[in-house]
Amino acid sequence: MDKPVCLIDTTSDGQQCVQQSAMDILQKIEQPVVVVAVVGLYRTGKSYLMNRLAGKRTGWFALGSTVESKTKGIWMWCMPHPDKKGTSLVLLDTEGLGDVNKGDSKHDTNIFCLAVLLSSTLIYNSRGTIDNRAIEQLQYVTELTECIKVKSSEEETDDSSEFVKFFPRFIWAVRDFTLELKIEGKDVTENEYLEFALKLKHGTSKRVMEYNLPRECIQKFFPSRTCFTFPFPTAPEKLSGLESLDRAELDSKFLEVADSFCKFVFQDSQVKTLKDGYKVTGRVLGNLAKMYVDTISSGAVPCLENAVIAMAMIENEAAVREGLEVYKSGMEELKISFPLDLKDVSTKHQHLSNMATQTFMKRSFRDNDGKYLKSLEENINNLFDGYLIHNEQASKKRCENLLSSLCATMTEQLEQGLYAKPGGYDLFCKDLEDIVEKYKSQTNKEVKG
Ligand SMILES: Nc1nc2c(ncn2[C@@H]2O[C@H](COP(=O)(O)OP(=O)(O)O)[C@@H](O)[C@H]2O)c(=O)[nH]1
Ligand SMILES: [Mg+2]
Repeated sequence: MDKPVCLIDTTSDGQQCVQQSAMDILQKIEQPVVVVAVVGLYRTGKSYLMNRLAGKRTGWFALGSTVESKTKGIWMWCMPHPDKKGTSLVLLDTEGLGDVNKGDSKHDTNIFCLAVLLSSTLIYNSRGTIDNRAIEQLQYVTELTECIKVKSSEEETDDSSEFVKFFPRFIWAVRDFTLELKIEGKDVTENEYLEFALKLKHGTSKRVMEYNLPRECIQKFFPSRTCFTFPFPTAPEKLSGLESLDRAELDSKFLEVADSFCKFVFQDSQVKTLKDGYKVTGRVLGNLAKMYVDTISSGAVPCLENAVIAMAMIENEAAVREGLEVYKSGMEELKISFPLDLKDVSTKHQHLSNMATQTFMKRSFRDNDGKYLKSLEENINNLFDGYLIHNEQASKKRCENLLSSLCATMTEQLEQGLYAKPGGYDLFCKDLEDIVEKYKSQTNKEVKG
């Protein structure tokens, strides 16, 4: 995949839909995926940052050089992971939140939730400093408990502690950061700076509660947090052509932060897992996106427990199909040489059944009660019965052909009345015996051969 494609589009009536072309790409990715998504206000350099992660100097995730936001919906770019062998890296660039032209906060919440649901690392991108306004702009975190459910049961439970187990790691990228990293005169790290900004206030007044709520949510939902502060990337007059600038034209401190940011994202980001630890492949990620988007479009709340069940069903059904395919293709090859000795057919059947089970096991997950494995076995047994009938029919046909060819001379002689002449009976018995002998030796030879 040499350029990004739209994964989730927004239709004119504000609904989200998964693009089939992106699904087709994901369907082909059998490897586990590390999914890195970026969210934040529009026109804060998100797409530019994702291009840096993709290792492209010229922007492939389209950048906006006017006040109008360029990225719509969620765009995806899949590539081999630069550090982790055997895994793929999926970058998700999202439409900016808070675009005044849209003025639709429900839509923004959906995009934010989808990024949380689909990623294993979530980057929140903002400009300036982590002040109260920046935290308030991350108001979507306060809606997460209403927008995502852990369990499907109706009862009202606080699942927030459960969220943590499968929510993405969180990185706050502060762009155009000009302050000194100092708190009360002391030098602090970027992470200490973030933690300081997230500190809660004491008190129970409405104002204090409002101040604390987003901070509490960030702390609760994203216990693994990291902060990067980027200086201005270059001189102001060069900013609009940023993506075409050489490294030499970029601020060296900016490059240093950008490089260590990329290194951290590659090393720290984990393979996306489902609620029970199942590693998500590209194929499953596509199904997951489709399922979450369909759920949201129907007005329901995406549920992680249901997602695991739905993914298990899709994967297990496919695992049964794959297993059967292995068995069937092997048996079809054998069928060409039917009729064969029953023992040989059974041995091959046993060998292919084992191969089919192994193929099934590789793909299936959460087949706790063995329902799908049983279905595979039943299907194989039915097919085996069919092959046995085929073998029997082939054998019968061969015997009939043999008999009719062996009997041809006898029939002729019978018609000529040869056996009705004196001594004819003895001749008849001898010819018959000959036929039986020949038949026996021929069929034995064939079975052995
Ligand atoms: N000041 C500043 N501008 C940036 C930075 N990164 C990208 N830009 C520019 O900001 C504009 C919008 O960038 P874009 O990546 O499309 O923002 P997005 O809407 O958040 O995806 C483009 O002209 C970029 O060249 C940055 O770190 N600081
Ligand atoms: Mg963008």
